[in-house]
Amino acid sequence: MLDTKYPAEPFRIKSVEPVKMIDRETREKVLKEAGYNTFLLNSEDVYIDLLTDSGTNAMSDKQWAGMMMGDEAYAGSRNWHYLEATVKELFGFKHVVPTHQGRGAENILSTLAIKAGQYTPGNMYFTTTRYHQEANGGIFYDIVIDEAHDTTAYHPFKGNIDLNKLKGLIDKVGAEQIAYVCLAITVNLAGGQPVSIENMKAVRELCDKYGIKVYYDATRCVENAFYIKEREAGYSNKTIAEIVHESFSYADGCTMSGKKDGITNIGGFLCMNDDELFIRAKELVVVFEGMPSYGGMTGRDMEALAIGLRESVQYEYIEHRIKQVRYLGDLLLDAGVPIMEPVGGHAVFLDAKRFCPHLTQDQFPAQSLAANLYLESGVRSMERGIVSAGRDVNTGENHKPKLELVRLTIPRRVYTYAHMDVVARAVIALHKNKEKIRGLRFVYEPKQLRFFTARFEEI
Ligand code: PM9
Repeated sequence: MLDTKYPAEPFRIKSVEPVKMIDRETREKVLKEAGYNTFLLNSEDVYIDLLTDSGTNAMSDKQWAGMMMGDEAYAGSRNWHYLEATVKELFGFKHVVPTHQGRGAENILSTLAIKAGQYTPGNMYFTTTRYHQEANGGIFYDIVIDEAHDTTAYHPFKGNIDLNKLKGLIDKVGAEQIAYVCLAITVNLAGGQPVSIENMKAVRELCDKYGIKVYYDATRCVENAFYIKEREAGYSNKTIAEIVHESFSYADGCTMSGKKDGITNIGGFLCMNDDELFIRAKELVVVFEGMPSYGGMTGRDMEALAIGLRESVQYEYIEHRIKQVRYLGDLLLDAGVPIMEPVGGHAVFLDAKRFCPHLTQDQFPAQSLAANLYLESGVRSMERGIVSAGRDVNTGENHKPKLELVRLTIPRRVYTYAHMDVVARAVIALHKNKEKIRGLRFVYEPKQLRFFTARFEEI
């Protein structure tokens, strides 16, 4: 009988990349050299790499075959036409502008759609998204439901927008002071939590009433669609492609990082229905990215992305993807390790506040937990707490997010259930010795997106 709780990998492996574990002494040395920042470790020093699911995916035989069909003409590449047609078919928007990755699309949208001093309400922030909004004078305002900030609260769609919070902001500042609503499907920093169709519809209705645009962060829209099929009444018989398409019917456009649900290593795009915005976006894309027929991607990248997007909406693929992540979460929950519940789409998030109750948030518990997990096991993860949240652009004070998390992010089609077992054992062992985890302090703090390159020392 087929196992549907934890289905087997729906693929055979025909190309492999060896991984190896370096000894503890060497891990200690390289971790110190990396300033206790897992972003600064060399890949070769990592055993199982759960830093991110961004650009770390394994491509299929068809995608690799597609790479050989790259048309590297400077303009008008046939791969662009195929990508554009694929995105229009799957997402349903009128216009597509290619970019090298998601933040390229965020840069163009924020530059064109935000006037200084306007608000950009969103269902929790994402680091690069908020950076571009603020760099263009936007003011981020959190409108995600309260449950999203609580790792123990159950909600089937924990990424939903709280309509009262959105309405409250409109009443307070006026609709003209809102550049657009940014709706992320799924919400990365809340643990990959999904948004329901019911919520998307309600946001659309409210925004229509006030003439406010709604742009989606589509980065993990296929994972979001799986949750809708699994959890939302009336959607169990719809295909993933139908749900993705319907999701975007409630948006004016979207930014997309192709490096996640596009199952590629690079790429992205910006979509919109507005003709005027499209013309202006094409004018800007040549400044930042490249011709409107490649936007920073090679022809072969565009072909791989088009094929990857089509593969991503196949049910067997996305079912395994979501349930493999859930498998790791279940192992940790069974052992009493505190994690964000329910487990979301792309990662299992450790709750560092509950994991390390002996540390204050100023001592960067999630940063230190990620460093110690690497030290003990060679598993690389990522801080998603006070360090990632950065400082308030006006006061210079640290943002203090309620969520202080470590993300164990699962790349697509790369690791097996056996790897998840190894990771779970490592986390459980560390949890038993959690008192050993010491706080950290900055020795170097970059001004922008500090988490990428900051350096720390132990207190
Ligand atoms: N996400 C991630 O690891 C890579 C950069 S931060 C370490 O989760 C969302 C929801 C993302 C995202 C990237 C981007 C930016 C936008 N929205 O990385 O520029 O998760 O393609 O996309 C990362 P790019």
